[in-house]
Amino acid sequence: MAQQEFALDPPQHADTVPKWLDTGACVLRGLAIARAVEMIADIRRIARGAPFRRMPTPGGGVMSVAMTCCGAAGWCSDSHGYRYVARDPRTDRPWPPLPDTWRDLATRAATLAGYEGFVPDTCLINGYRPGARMGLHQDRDERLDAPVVSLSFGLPAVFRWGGPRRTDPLRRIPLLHGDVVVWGGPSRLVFHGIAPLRPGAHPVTGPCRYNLTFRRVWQGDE
Ligand code: MD3
Ligand code: FE
Repeated sequence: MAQQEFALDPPQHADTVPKWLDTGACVLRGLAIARAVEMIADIRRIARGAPFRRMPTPGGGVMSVAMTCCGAAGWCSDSHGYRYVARDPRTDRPWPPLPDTWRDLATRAATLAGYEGFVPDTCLINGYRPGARMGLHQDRDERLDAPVVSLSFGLPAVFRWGGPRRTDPLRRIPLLHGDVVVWGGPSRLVFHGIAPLRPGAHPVTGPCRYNLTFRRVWQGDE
Protein backbone atom coordinates (compact mmCIF):
# COMPACT_ATOMS: atom_id res chain seq x y z
CA MET A 1 0.00 0.00 0.00
CA ALA A 2 2.01 2.97 1.22
CA GLN A 3 5.10 0.92 0.35
CA GLN A 4 3.83 0.33 -3.21
CA GLU A 5 2.87 3.98 -3.68
CA PHE A 6 6.49 4.94 -3.06
CA ALA A 7 7.78 2.11 -5.24
CA LEU A 8 5.64 3.39 -8.13
CA ASP A 9 6.86 6.97 -7.78
CA PRO A 10 8.98 8.08 -10.73
CA PRO A 11 12.68 8.20 -9.77
CA GLN A 12 13.41 11.61 -8.31
CA HIS A 13 16.09 13.62 -10.02
CA ALA A 14 18.59 15.85 -8.29
CA ASP A 15 18.40 19.62 -8.71
CA THR A 16 21.76 21.37 -8.71
CA VAL A 17 20.19 24.74 -9.49
CA PRO A 18 18.43 26.12 -6.42
CA LYS A 19 14.75 26.98 -6.42
CA TRP A 20 14.45 30.12 -4.30
CA LEU A 21 11.67 30.07 -1.71
CA ASP A 22 12.44 33.54 -0.38
CA THR A 23 15.44 35.83 0.05
CA GLY A 24 18.25 33.64 1.38
CA ALA A 25 16.30 30.34 1.40
CA CYS A 26 16.25 27.77 -1.37
CA VAL A 27 15.48 24.11 -2.01
CA LEU A 28 17.63 21.66 -3.97
CA ARG A 29 15.11 18.89 -4.63
CA GLY A 30 16.59 15.41 -4.46
CA LEU A 31 20.19 16.56 -4.05
CA ALA A 32 20.81 13.97 -1.30
CA ILE A 33 19.00 11.06 -3.06
CA ALA A 34 22.17 9.44 -4.39
CA ARG A 35 23.63 9.28 -0.85
CA ALA A 36 20.44 8.30 0.97
CA VAL A 37 21.06 4.59 1.58
CA GLU A 38 24.62 5.17 2.75
CA MET A 39 23.66 8.14 4.96
CA ILE A 40 20.78 6.24 6.59
CA ALA A 41 23.26 3.46 7.43
CA ASP A 42 25.54 6.18 8.88
CA ILE A 43 22.63 7.48 11.01
CA ARG A 44 22.06 3.99 12.45
CA ARG A 45 25.76 3.62 13.23
CA ILE A 46 25.91 7.07 14.88
CA ALA A 47 22.83 6.19 16.94
CA ARG A 48 24.63 3.14 18.34
CA GLY A 49 27.18 5.51 19.95
CA ALA A 50 24.77 8.36 20.75
CA PRO A 51 21.25 6.94 20.99
CA PHE A 52 18.17 8.81 19.82
CA ARG A 53 16.35 10.32 22.79
CA ARG A 54 13.31 12.51 23.35
CA MET A 55 14.59 15.54 25.19
CA PRO A 56 12.81 17.43 27.97
CA THR A 57 11.86 21.04 27.24
CA PRO A 58 12.25 24.08 29.50
CA GLY A 59 8.46 24.30 29.60
CA GLY A 60 8.19 20.94 31.39
CA GLY A 61 7.20 18.81 28.40
CA VAL A 62 9.04 16.20 26.34
CA MET A 63 9.69 16.57 22.60
CA SER A 64 7.82 14.18 20.30
CA VAL A 65 10.85 14.14 17.94
CA ALA A 66 13.76 11.88 18.96
CA MET A 67 17.19 13.47 18.49
CA THR A 68 20.87 12.73 18.44
CA CYS A 69 23.90 14.67 17.21
CA CYS A 70 27.34 14.26 15.71
CA GLY A 71 30.27 16.63 15.39
CA ALA A 72 32.29 18.77 17.80
CA ALA A 73 29.11 20.21 19.29
CA GLY A 74 25.69 18.73 19.99
CA TRP A 75 22.40 20.48 20.65
CA CYS A 76 20.68 19.74 23.95
CA SER A 77 17.43 20.72 25.59
CA ASP A 78 16.58 20.22 29.24
CA SER A 79 14.58 21.92 31.99
CA HIS A 80 17.17 24.74 32.09
CA GLY A 81 17.07 25.65 28.39
CA TYR A 82 18.81 24.99 25.08
CA ARG A 83 22.55 24.90 24.46
CA TYR A 84 25.36 23.21 22.55
CA VAL A 85 27.68 20.91 24.47
CA ALA A 86 30.86 19.05 23.47
CA ARG A 87 29.82 15.78 25.14
CA ASP A 88 26.63 13.77 25.04
CA PRO A 89 25.06 14.27 28.50
CA ARG A 90 23.50 10.78 28.29
CA THR A 91 26.79 8.93 27.81
CA ASP A 92 29.31 11.57 28.97
CA ARG A 93 31.30 10.77 25.81
CA PRO A 94 32.10 13.15 22.95
CA TRP A 95 29.48 13.10 20.19
CA PRO A 96 30.33 10.74 17.31
CA PRO A 97 32.37 12.48 14.60
CA LEU A 98 30.61 14.26 11.73
CA PRO A 99 31.34 12.04 8.69
CA ASP A 100 33.49 13.78 6.06
CA THR A 101 31.00 12.71 3.36
CA TRP A 102 28.22 14.50 5.28
CA ARG A 103 30.29 17.66 5.76
CA ASP A 104 31.23 17.70 2.06
CA LEU A 105 27.59 17.36 0.96
CA ALA A 106 26.52 20.22 3.30
CA THR A 107 29.35 22.41 1.99
CA ARG A 108 28.37 21.57 -1.61
CA ALA A 109 24.68 22.41 -0.99
CA ALA A 110 25.62 25.72 0.68
CA THR A 111 27.94 26.55 -2.24
CA LEU A 112 25.19 25.78 -4.80
CA ALA A 113 22.99 28.19 -2.81
CA GLY A 114 25.66 30.89 -2.93
CA TYR A 115 27.02 30.47 0.61
CA GLU A 116 30.72 29.88 -0.03
CA GLY A 117 32.95 28.41 2.66
CA PHE A 118 30.29 26.86 4.89
CA VAL A 119 31.98 24.27 7.11
CA PRO A 120 29.53 22.83 9.66
CA ASP A 121 30.80 21.63 13.03
CA THR A 122 27.59 19.89 14.08
CA CYS A 123 24.71 17.92 12.66
CA LEU A 124 21.47 17.58 14.62
CA ILE A 125 19.65 14.39 13.60
CA ASN A 126 15.88 14.43 14.15
CA GLY A 127 13.92 11.16 14.07
CA TYR A 128 10.17 11.43 13.44
CA ARG A 129 7.61 8.65 13.88
CA PRO A 130 3.99 9.11 12.79
CA GLY A 131 2.41 11.79 14.99
CA ALA A 132 5.72 13.45 15.88
CA ARG A 133 5.82 17.19 15.21
CA MET A 134 7.96 20.23 15.78
CA GLY A 135 6.31 23.38 17.07
CA LEU A 136 6.98 26.81 15.62
CA HIS A 137 10.44 28.07 16.68
CA GLN A 138 13.53 29.99 15.60
CA ASP A 139 17.04 28.50 15.60
CA ARG A 140 19.27 30.97 17.39
CA ASP A 141 21.62 28.86 19.53
CA GLU A 142 24.35 28.70 16.86
CA ARG A 143 26.21 31.17 14.65
CA LEU A 144 23.67 33.36 12.89
CA ASP A 145 26.18 34.48 10.23
CA ALA A 146 26.31 30.92 8.86
CA PRO A 147 23.45 29.22 6.99
CA VAL A 148 21.67 26.04 8.11
CA VAL A 149 21.58 23.16 5.61
CA SER A 150 18.76 20.63 6.09
CA LEU A 151 18.41 17.15 4.51
CA SER A 152 15.23 15.07 4.65
CA PHE A 153 15.03 11.28 4.36
CA GLY A 154 12.19 8.79 4.53
CA LEU A 155 8.52 9.68 5.00
CA PRO A 156 7.40 13.04 3.61
CA ALA A 157 6.67 15.94 5.95
CA VAL A 158 4.88 19.26 5.72
CA PHE A 159 7.24 22.08 6.62
CA ARG A 160 5.57 25.15 8.15
CA TRP A 161 7.38 28.29 7.27
CA GLY A 162 6.52 31.67 8.73
CA GLY A 163 8.40 34.94 8.94
CA PRO A 164 10.47 36.89 11.43
CA ARG A 165 7.49 37.18 13.81
CA ARG A 166 5.71 34.23 15.41
CA THR A 167 2.37 35.60 14.20
CA ASP A 168 3.42 35.88 10.53
CA PRO A 169 1.28 33.78 8.15
CA LEU A 170 2.55 30.25 7.45
CA ARG A 171 3.41 28.67 4.12
CA ARG A 172 3.29 24.89 3.84
CA ILE A 173 6.09 23.21 1.89
CA PRO A 174 6.40 19.44 1.37
CA LEU A 175 9.84 18.03 2.25
CA LEU A 176 10.50 14.72 0.52
CA HIS A 177 13.13 11.98 0.64
CA GLY A 178 16.42 13.44 -0.58
CA ASP A 179 15.40 17.11 -0.46
CA VAL A 180 17.97 19.65 0.70
CA VAL A 181 17.06 23.14 1.92
CA VAL A 182 19.50 25.96 2.65
CA TRP A 183 18.50 28.80 4.98
CA GLY A 184 20.63 31.88 5.32
CA GLY A 185 20.68 35.64 5.19
CA PRO A 186 17.26 37.19 5.90
CA SER A 187 15.67 33.70 6.12
CA ARG A 188 17.97 32.50 8.88
CA LEU A 189 15.70 33.64 11.73
CA VAL A 190 12.28 32.76 10.33
CA PHE A 191 9.83 30.89 12.55
CA HIS A 192 9.32 27.34 11.31
CA GLY A 193 8.05 23.92 12.32
CA ILE A 194 6.91 20.51 11.09
CA ALA A 195 3.26 19.37 10.97
CA PRO A 196 2.46 16.03 12.68
CA LEU A 197 3.98 13.23 10.56
CA ARG A 198 1.38 11.17 8.70
CA PRO A 199 1.55 7.38 9.04
CA GLY A 200 3.27 5.50 6.23
CA ALA A 201 6.08 3.18 5.27
CA HIS A 202 9.11 4.28 3.29
CA PRO A 203 11.17 1.64 1.42
CA VAL A 204 14.44 2.87 2.94
CA THR A 205 13.48 4.13 6.42
CA GLY A 206 10.24 2.27 7.18
CA PRO A 207 7.79 4.20 9.39
CA CYS A 208 10.21 7.02 9.96
CA ARG A 209 11.46 10.41 8.76
CA TYR A 210 14.97 11.68 9.42
CA ASN A 211 16.00 15.30 9.18
CA LEU A 212 19.65 16.29 9.36
CA THR A 213 20.50 19.94 10.02
CA PHE A 214 24.07 21.11 9.57
CA ARG A 215 25.13 24.18 11.50
CA ARG A 216 28.18 26.15 12.57
CA VAL A 217 28.35 26.60 16.32
CA TRP A 218 31.92 27.32 17.30
CA GLN A 219 34.58 29.56 15.79
CA GLY A 220 37.79 27.58 16.34
CA ASP A 221 38.71 24.79 18.72
CA GLU A 222 36.93 26.16 21.79
C1 MD3 B 1 14.98 27.68 8.82
N1 MD3 B 1 14.07 20.86 11.90
O1 MD3 B 1 16.04 20.96 13.71
S1 MD3 B 1 14.22 21.34 8.76
C2 MD3 B 1 15.40 22.00 13.54
O2 MD3 B 1 12.44 18.87 9.64
C3 MD3 B 1 14.26 21.99 12.59
O3 MD3 B 1 13.30 18.40 11.55
C4 MD3 B 1 12.94 20.66 11.05
O4 MD3 B 1 13.60 22.96 12.47
C5 MD3 B 1 12.90 19.20 10.70
O5 MD3 B 1 15.64 23.06 14.12
C6 MD3 B 1 12.90 21.54 9.87
C7 MD3 B 1 14.20 22.92 8.01
C8 MD3 B 1 14.90 24.02 8.78
C9 MD3 B 1 15.88 23.74 9.71
C10 MD3 B 1 16.56 24.76 10.33
C11 MD3 B 1 16.26 26.09 10.05
C12 MD3 B 1 14.59 25.31 8.51
C13 MD3 B 1 15.27 26.36 9.13
C14 MD3 B 1 16.96 27.15 10.65
C15 MD3 B 1 16.66 28.45 10.32
C16 MD3 B 1 15.67 28.71 9.42
FE1 FE C 1 14.58 24.65 13.43
